Amino acid sequence: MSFCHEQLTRLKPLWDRMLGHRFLIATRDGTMPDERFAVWMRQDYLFVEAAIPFIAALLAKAPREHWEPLAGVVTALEKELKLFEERAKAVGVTLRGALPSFTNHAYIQFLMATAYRGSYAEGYTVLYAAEKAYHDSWKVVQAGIDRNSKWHPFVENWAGDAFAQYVAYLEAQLDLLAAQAGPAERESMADYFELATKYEIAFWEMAATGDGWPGVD
Ligand code: MP5
Repeated sequence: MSFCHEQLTRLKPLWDRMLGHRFLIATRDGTMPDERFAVWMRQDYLFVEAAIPFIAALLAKAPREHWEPLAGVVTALEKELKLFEERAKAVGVTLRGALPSFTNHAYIQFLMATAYRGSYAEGYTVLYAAEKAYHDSWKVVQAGIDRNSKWHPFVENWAGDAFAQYVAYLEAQLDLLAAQAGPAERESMADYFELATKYEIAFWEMAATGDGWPGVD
């Protein structure tokens, strides 16, 4: 069994918990309050921004043949930031000025620490897990959301065919990296996969509750 398939099978209970999260279900069903969706927008905007230096740090450890694809990821992230800005303007959400919540801050630190301290394969594992999580999560939303919803452009971005192809590419590359890794590194990659999945669940939970920092607000 390929590495990704093995991890997605092993982590299915967690993955299912993520895909059943009330934030996704309410967004799909059109019952998500605008103010809560705006929490997710502000926080994810910061996350996507932080993903650019994460990719750059990964690129420094990447094999030559991954340079161009990773540079393409940076370009795609810049486009994504513009999508957030366009939607925010269209619906009257203020994106700027927000600070990362506790959960977002922790996830961003995890990304950077993994890219700097982990091996390339470990960093790539986190990249794949995060992208696959978003693709699958937004597929849940796509399955029922009104096509005229003001949030539909986000669905198109992450649930669409282009993103599906990108995730399939990452999956094939991660399987190759895992096949080249020794047993200890593969085990560590599995741990990173699980941690990234837990961060994804925590992120939806943070968006659903609107939590900032424990004990502070
Ligand atoms: C992604 C994201 C997808 N935007 N936010 C979280 C919390 N996880 C994953 O990554 P990208 O870089 O927007 O494609």
